[in-house]
Amino acid sequence: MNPFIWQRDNADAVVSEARKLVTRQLPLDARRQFIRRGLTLGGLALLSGCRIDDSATAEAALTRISRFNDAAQGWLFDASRLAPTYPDSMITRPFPFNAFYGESEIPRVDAGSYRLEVTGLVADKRRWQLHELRALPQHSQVTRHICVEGWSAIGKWGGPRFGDFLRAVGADLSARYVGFQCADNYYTSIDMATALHPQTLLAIDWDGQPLPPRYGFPMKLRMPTKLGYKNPKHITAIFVSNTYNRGYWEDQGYNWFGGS
Ligand SMILES: Nc1nc2c(c(=O)[nH]1)N[C@H]1C(S)=C(S)[C@@H](COP(=O)(O)O)O[C@H]1N2
Ligand SMILES: [Mo]
Repeated sequence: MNPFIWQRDNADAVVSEARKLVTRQLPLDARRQFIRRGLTLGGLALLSGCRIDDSATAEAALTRISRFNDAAQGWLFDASRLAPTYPDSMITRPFPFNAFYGESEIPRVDAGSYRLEVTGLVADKRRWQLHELRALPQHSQVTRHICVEGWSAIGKWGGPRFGDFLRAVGADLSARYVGFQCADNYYTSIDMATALHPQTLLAIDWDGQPLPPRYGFPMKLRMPTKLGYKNPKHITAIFVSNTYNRGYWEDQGYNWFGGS
């Protein structure tokens, strides 16, 4: 790894590079195609410190850069920095739907029988019902959702702070990761600093109403500091751990940190 990018006065360069890589993240297949066509980035060798003379070393360099991004973004991420908020008048209507499947396959979760599983490094592993999430202090915010597929939209989400929830279950707040399983088999994981960010909500409301199925009923994690794919919808299980766990899109080559 080229050590110059770790110097603090190069932080801007690191950020813009990380941003470029995040927005240009390509699924693994597309990256392979890119490499096969011989379009290796001049800067790739420089950034990764690898000599790139065939597709295997290029692939290794990309993996290395993706790991570097996780480290650099984690290092640059300031847990007290807030994402921009917007007035209600700027809410995008209609708000887009997106998932790895079409609208006809949106999972239908039954509110009455819904139980949220909480496992791993937590003192209290009892399952949560929806109304118990409503009993925690509620917060509402209007923020921008950014999808790597090239669109963004402003929405209003409400619910308890994820940090309050983690404290309520006696989570080990020094653990490194929090992972999520969803009713549609989607999964992802985040760093603890982002889990405790004041704008990270367990969203149960959308635009002042219970979260509609298309946007993740009964509950989604809303993080305005992260890209769309890091925000899991239809969450059924949460686990706190020190074991690195990736995610549905991350396993296909998207950057794990996924800051926005
Ligand atoms: N459970 C689940 N969560 C998910 C996804 C999904 O397919 N399943 N897609 C992700 C992606 S890529 C995006 S952009 C957002 C879309 O959220 P929206 O439907 O509220 O616009 O959900 C994210 N969370
Ligand atoms: Mo997305």
